Amino acid sequence: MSQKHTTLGEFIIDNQKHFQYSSGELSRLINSIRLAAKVVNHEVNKAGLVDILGAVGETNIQGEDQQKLDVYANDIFMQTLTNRQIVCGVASEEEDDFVAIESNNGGHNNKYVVLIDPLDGSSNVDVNVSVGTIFSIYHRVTPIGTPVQLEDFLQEGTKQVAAGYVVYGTSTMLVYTTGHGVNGFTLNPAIGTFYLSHPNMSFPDDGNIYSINEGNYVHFPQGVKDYLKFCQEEVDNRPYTSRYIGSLVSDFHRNMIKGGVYLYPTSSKAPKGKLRLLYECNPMAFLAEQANGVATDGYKRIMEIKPTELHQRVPFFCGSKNMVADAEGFMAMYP
Ligand code: AHM
Ligand code: MG
Repeated sequence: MSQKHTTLGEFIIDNQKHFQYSSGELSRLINSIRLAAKVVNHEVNKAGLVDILGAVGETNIQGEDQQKLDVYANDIFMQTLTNRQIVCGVASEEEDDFVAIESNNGGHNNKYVVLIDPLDGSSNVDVNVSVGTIFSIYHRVTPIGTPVQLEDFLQEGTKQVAAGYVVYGTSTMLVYTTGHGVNGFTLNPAIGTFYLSHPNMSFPDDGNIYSINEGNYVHFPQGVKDYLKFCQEEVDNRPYTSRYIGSLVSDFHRNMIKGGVYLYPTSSKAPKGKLRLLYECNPMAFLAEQANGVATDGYKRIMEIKPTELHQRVPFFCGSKNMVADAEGFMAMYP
């Protein structure tokens, strides 16, 4: 019996039908992210060899300078998006300001902007734990033909055209949405092709995993402390299981498949939370909502927050809808 294996490239073309007047620009953009992800994946996979081949900051055997992986990943995504001339601007968690991209003819004729966290959780690389890339795509709001402006990037998450992540884990996967559900593709490293392995991904309504850096417990708001006690009570299907990788993409990915909730609340140490609204929370919120999940800041929907600055931080509660609702119930007791 023969079985058809859909590649990411085929899937992107097939799904252009969702966009009635598609020019193919979004498809080309997602294709370029796919390409950059493969290059970064190759480098992440070699990270354990750094001690043998030369440390960061040294010159390697080919006479090339070794870069930190997060800097390397940033360069690869920036270069790919710039060289291919498919976006008019990029903002990266690794850069202080956004970058406006001119077309070859000197114009600014592309309609999309990309916001990217090139290597999230990069401190995990040193200990061989999975990391990720997160991306978010919007239509620019200023007129085509003019250089992009800050306001093109400071859009509410509800305006996202597409978002996704790459998880460099035991397998490398690219998971994305264009607002028509969430699909996951696994890389066959032998031939460098992503295959559709997880069609129509969906958070279960309930789950039994909670993910939070509990070491910060004393610094958490009382609502979070109460919710954690709730998670640990011996009632119904509780106590829940605690699982925290410290790599947002991986924690999210597991919770989406198994059912769970991820929390990065405010704390007395990080009064606005730690995660970035534009590079981390909005894209993950779009994916969550497209996959039957929920993402809030503990009180209100993440994607409706009006951004005021590129590197803005927000608290993040994300996952299975009934679990997020329980957590919000405890938060509501301390408005
Ligand atoms: P980063 O962007 O500096 O890598 O930080 C984001 C990461 C997330 O992937 C992860 O969930 C979180 O920070 C872990 O933070 P902590 O070590 O405070 O628990
Ligand atoms: Mg990050």
